[in-house]
Amino acid sequence: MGLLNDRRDYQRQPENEFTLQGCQVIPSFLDKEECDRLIQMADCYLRSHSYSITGNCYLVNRKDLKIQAADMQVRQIVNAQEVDDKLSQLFHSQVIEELFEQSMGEKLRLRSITIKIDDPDTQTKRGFHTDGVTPPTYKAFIYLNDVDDYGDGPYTVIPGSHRHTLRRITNYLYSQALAVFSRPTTYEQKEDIKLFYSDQQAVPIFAKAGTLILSNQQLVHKGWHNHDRKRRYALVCYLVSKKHDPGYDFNLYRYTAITQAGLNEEAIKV
Ligand SMILES: O=C(O)CCC(=O)C(=O)O
Ligand SMILES: [Fe+2]
Repeated sequence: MGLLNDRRDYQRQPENEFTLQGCQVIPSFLDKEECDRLIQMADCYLRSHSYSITGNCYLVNRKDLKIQAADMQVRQIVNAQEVDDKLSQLFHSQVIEELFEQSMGEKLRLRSITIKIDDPDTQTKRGFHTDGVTPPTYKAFIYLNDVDDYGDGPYTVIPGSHRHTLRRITNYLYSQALAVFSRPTTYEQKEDIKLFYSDQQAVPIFAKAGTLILSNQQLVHKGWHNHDRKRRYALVCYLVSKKHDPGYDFNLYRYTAITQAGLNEEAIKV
């Protein structure tokens, strides 16, 4: 089973903050001016419907994804490195991959830089989950505005939980059983973590604009559910370990958005 292989891989890694906790916070990765510029850029592309921006860059409005009942206030500009020179430089610079590699001793590939826009939501936020079951994937979150309060919707993690193999397997079996007895409500149900973890153990990551968070997505995590204060802008960079690299273009939700919502191939200029 993949989760047991992942456990063996974790045991071989050097021991440091990132490999033991599953995440690491690096302040002041971007300066405030650059964060503000990216927010302005994102605002230019925001629409209330999913659409193709240009090439492989597109906006997904989660509301359009009929297969998903969670995160209805989330919009995401996917492959934003294709429409911005500075993001393109960051994408090709290897800087983010190297930060992970220094801790893990393993080569990763950056697949996409996205800009995620989370409007306040106290109703439909997805609960604790992992991104996929196995193999692990990785994300780098960069807050573009200050996240000072629960109401700002902090990224929230259970430190060290990527190494809780038994608890992960039990959750997986539980979700499988639930899916047998009830029609799955979302296609991601198997990644939902319903057992063993609560908000008491969770660590919300409060940090200033420009902070980078390196994260192993086998960590049990969520965006804080009581996001009731202000819109949150973040860069979310998607990475995969080279040994598990599927190799194809990054097209998160693209085809779902096309078929389910009728992705509008309108091209716009900023
Ligand atoms: O945006 C967040 O704080 C977390 C969202 C999430 O679950 C993810 O990006 O994997
Ligand atoms: Fe997630």
